[in-house]
Amino acid sequence: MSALLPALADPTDEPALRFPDGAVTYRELAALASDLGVRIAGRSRVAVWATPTLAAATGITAGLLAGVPVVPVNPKAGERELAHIVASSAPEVVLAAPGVELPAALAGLVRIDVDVAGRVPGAAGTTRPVPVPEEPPAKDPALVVYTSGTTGPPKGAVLSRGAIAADLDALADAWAWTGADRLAHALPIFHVHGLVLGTIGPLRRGGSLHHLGAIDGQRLAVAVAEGATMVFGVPTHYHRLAADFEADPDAGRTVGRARLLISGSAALTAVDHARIEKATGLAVRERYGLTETLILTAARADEEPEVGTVGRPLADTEVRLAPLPAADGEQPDEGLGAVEVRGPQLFSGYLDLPEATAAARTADGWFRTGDIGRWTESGLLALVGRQATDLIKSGGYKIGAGEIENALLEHAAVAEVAVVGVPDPDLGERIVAHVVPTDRAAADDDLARGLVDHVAALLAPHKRPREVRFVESLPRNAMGKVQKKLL
Ligand code: MLC
Ligand code: AMP
Repeated sequence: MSALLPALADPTDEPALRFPDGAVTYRELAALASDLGVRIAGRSRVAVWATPTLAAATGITAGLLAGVPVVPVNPKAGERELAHIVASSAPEVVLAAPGVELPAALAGLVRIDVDVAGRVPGAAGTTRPVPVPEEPPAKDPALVVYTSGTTGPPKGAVLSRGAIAADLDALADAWAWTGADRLAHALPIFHVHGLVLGTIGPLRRGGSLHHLGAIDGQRLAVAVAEGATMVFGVPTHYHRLAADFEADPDAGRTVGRARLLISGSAALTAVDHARIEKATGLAVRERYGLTETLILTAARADEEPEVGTVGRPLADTEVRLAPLPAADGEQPDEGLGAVEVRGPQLFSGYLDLPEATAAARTADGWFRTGDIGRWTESGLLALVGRQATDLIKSGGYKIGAGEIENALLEHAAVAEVAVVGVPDPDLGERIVAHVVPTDRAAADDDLARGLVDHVAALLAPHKRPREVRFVESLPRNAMGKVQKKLL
């Protein structure tokens, strides 16, 4: 592997990053990140308070430059989740913007402020030599990204420098993604989508990122008018954009001047595909991946995308469909299979969890995605569902039902609970908690709100139930197991 971020080794005055709190050129970013890199060099791991800001993106870049694995932290993580991530990843340092008040869970770490206010010590235009350390080996960890499973707290997926480089280069091939591209999005930068693809992606190509902070039709139209060529988003973003463009057709037409609209992290409905294409003239391209595998397949820029598919396997990526076990005595439909994958972009393992890491792979070394798919006649992958009903995808976030159930069971008013995802036009799936209350008389709207806030504070607001349904009892089978399909 060549350097992970070659454009920072020989920086120019071209734009690199633009966030609501500021913008930097490659020369400015190289100076800022290498100054910071020198201060964190040799540390075991560094946590970054990953708000969608230039400060956070600079902190992440510094970790990558210095070869110190970065743990991006969701700034809205609740106390329970944050304590788990800190205990599990044991960072020595936390990087945050000056003045940001950090929660108690991070108080024990050495704090280094990422001050981008003056942008750069040497100011733009200087040719100050950048003391970038020697490029670490490709197998070295670059990121530890926490992701939910069906049970238990989130696991830290360790992503190597080589995996990230291989995936981004394969995507560059699929999308003809070059240093001339300007990417616009409003994704969180503590997950693979907004971080690996959305932030490290443009930096690896030598192009630029315009992070919008939040997305709406007008804001995106301005970004495209200013030169954005590519847009990344989760289906919820495109669903909301479709409504914005219907209310303001000029915004849709302006966004149509972009080169590529890309959707991922969950399925985009055929209806929203059609609405966006009608408003912009552009067909949205989907790509598919997981935190553990990075991106596996994508609709290519040089091919008309087929709605309902997630494109072709990327270069050097192998995808196979394994036979599905018969569920409840029913034979699975012909042509459907469990998606299993191999490739250079796969993670190195879950941090300190060798058993979970081994369980994620088949005996012959393929990673089990947990997704169910089929091949189309033209050799494209279509996803039709997931094997585990206890994993919910809401707004593009993966959320384990068990984690929410455990949090709710800690509330004194909850006797029993079953959490499910139900179809939602905006979020894809919305989290619904079926609660058997300890006191039937106390089960009212106030209690429901209290339970929602309880989950938001303990875990994260995106894990909060959007609906609480009080029930007399939960449907169970003869073994006493809750039958979620009946809910
Ligand atoms: C609401 N809020 C609360 C609350 N109720 N906070 C505390 N307590 C409560 N009870 C807050 C929310 O945090 C949010 O804050 C604000 O109120 C508005 O909430 P919302 O309107 O409901 O936001 P929401 O609709 O949930 O957001 C939709 C979204 C978001 C699309 C913006 O879901 C999102 O960013 N999704 C991206 C997920 C992603 O990147 N996934 C990639 C995973 S990697 P505020 O301040 O935030 O507005 C992966 C691999 C791959 O999957 O293939 O990519
Ligand atoms: P995460 O663990 O958050 O990285 O989520 C990974 C999961 O997101 C995959 O296993 C898929 O179920 C889902 N996913 C990602 N991209 C797509 C897509 N384009 N269409 C459907 N599902 C997707």
